Amino acid sequence: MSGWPSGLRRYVQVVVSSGGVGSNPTSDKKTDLDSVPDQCNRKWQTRSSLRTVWKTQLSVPTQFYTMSSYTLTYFPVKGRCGALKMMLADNGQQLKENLVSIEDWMKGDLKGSCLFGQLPKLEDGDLVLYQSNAMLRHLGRKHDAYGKTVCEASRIDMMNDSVEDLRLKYIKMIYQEYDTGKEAYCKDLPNHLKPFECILSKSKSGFLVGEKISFADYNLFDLLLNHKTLCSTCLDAFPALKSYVDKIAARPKVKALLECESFKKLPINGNGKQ
Ligand code: 6SG
Repeated sequence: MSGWPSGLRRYVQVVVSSGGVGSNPTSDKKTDLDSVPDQCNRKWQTRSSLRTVWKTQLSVPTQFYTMSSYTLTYFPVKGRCGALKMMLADNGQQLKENLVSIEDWMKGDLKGSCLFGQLPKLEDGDLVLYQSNAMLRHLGRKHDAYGKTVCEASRIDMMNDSVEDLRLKYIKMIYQEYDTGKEAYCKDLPNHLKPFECILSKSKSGFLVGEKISFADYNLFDLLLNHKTLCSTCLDAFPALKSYVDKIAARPKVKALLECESFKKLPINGNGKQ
């Protein structure tokens, strides 16, 4: 660990062995659903007024939370967690990773314990989250990457939803029609990149919304990196997107993560296509 880039010293990786973290003993058929009411109570007890709830949607003072490290349970791929890891690294946050092999996943116990039968799963103290975009929003709220005002937050949501639209198209092509559909996908890609180019070319800060990087920026950045791997020239006609990618990649802690061996070695997708 001491040989890691300084920004990543606290980035811990744990490989789950057979029957390891996350697998439920069959005698205890509890799922994470069982803990939801507790999580909700805790949340609503501590946020008593509607005004407070709105406020916390924007940015939560760090003292609001007990100091906690995050635990991510996911397959050994970048997949849906690249952006989340970049945001945590950029904020100097600790991340413990439970890597779940396909063999362990296929046993079914872990799947059965997951709220929607899928990974990733993020634990933040007592809070257990599924759905990668909910995780991005949670981290955005906690680490001041969700805009300065309600309107900025809503625009960040809108950007992130558009990133998700493109990610779903990308995932469909990768997992269902890589051999037959990659060429057509790359041909159509400029139509999907153009709106982001337009937004960024008008942005004073160089970010999608407001003056600061937001969770939607990490998400778009991660997806653009995937697309550069898919088609190395795809940003050539988009100068704003190109400098956006270079600028985020040059942020010291993001750069350190991108150069970190344990991150680099993760395949982008679970089927070996990229
Ligand atoms: C797949 O789709 O890697 N979760 C996936 N697959 C396993 O049994 N909306 C949520 C979100 O944003 C989507 C979750 C996501 O969080 S990630 C999941 O849990 C399942 O459904 C993409 C990915 N796939 C490859 C992979 C390796 C091992 C398990 C999944 C291939 C598929 C199943 C076995 C081998 Fe596989």
